[in-house]
Amino acid sequence: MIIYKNILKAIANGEKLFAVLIDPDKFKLGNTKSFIKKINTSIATHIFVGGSTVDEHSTEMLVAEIKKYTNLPIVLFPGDVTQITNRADALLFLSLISGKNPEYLIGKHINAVSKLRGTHLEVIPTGYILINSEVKTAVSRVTGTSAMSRNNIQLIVDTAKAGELLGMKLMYLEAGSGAKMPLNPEIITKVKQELKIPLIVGGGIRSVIEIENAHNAGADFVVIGTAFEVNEELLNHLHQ
Ligand code: 1GP
Repeated sequence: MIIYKNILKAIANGEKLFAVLIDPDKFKLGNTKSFIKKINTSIATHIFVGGSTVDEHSTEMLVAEIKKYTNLPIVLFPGDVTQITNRADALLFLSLISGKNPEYLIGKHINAVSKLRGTHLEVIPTGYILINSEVKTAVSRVTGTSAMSRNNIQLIVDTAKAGELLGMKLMYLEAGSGAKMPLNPEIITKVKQELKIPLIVGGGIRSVIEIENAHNAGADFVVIGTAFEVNEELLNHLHQ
């Protein structure tokens, strides 16, 4: 569990973590070198790779290409079993605990086992909580689950805590890819107060200020995907 241990160590040292999420479905392979070079000089500590609807081999090809240009850990954030590839360093083994669809609580995980057997991927059990935005997100659509209401903060806190008590090693609060509004700081703070495990926050974060807001509210790890798809130049404002 090297990657996970390094996450814990960084947090214990007071560091804030930041991941750039690359969706193989939306990213042009030919753009990898220049994009990864920018990531290397940014505050990014990890590269996440994954998406809700991805062709079978595109994740593997993309991860192999990214590896050529960076030493940052590449962590799979898969929407489906087909996105699991041994070429990455770690896998967020996501359980969608905000929903009640058994396929995304245990079903897909069983299907993943034959693929994981014999790989060197570091598997990190991760609770995944989808919190609603104005639009129905891809995660909601694909998983057939409803997101949790932003207004019922206690239920979100209790859900996160239940995930921790079940043994999950990371907790991911998700506003949905491309959400109009990032999660409000109050949700992040209250969840963080309850948890001992690291907290990841993503969805709808588009600026340096919004990254800082999430970190200051208690997120150990902030994730951005869509904002870089729309405007790669944002990375230039995230220098180390
Ligand atoms: C999506 O949390 C991630 O699963 C990142 O969201 O694409 O809105 O940055 P964005």
